[in-house]
Amino acid sequence: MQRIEGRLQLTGTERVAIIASRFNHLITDRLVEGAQDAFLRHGGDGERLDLILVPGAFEIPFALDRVLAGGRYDGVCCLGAIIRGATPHFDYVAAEATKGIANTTLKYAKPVTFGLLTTNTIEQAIERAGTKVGNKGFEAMVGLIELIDLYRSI
Ligand code: INI
Repeated sequence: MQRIEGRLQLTGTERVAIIASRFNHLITDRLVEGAQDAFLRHGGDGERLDLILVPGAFEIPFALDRVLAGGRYDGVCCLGAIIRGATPHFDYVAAEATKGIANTTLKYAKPVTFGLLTTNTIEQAIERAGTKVGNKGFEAMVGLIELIDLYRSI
């Protein structure tokens, strides 16, 4: 059996985009920091990392489509924070962002990772943005690095 998997190592030549939403930016700024940290610590060249900001998680799929259609990047890391409020708004935004990112990713042969928090409370979001439960932005970028390398061999 041939085992094929991606290495957690960039060559320094890859162009990567982060698409992050500004809504709940106290949280998403921390996710961006985590993703940037992961990119640099795995051999990425900071000059080849772009940050694209959109108003909210709902807009991430539309920006993702444009970015992938442009063909400039080897991979895209999507970051956002959807936090439940008193109304059903959360469910609509979370569903559309998730579905939109998945559907858009399927249209292009490029790796994309999903670093969107969907939490019931602000505390749960803080825990996942660089405190108790780690940094999901860092994790999403590590996943992207693995996929970029994997896609070279499959
Ligand atoms: N956008 C988020 O990124 N997170 C949220 O928690 C959120 N909530 O709950 O309202 C949210 N809403 C804004 C939405 O993404 C759009 O930007 C807005 O509806 C304009 O299209």
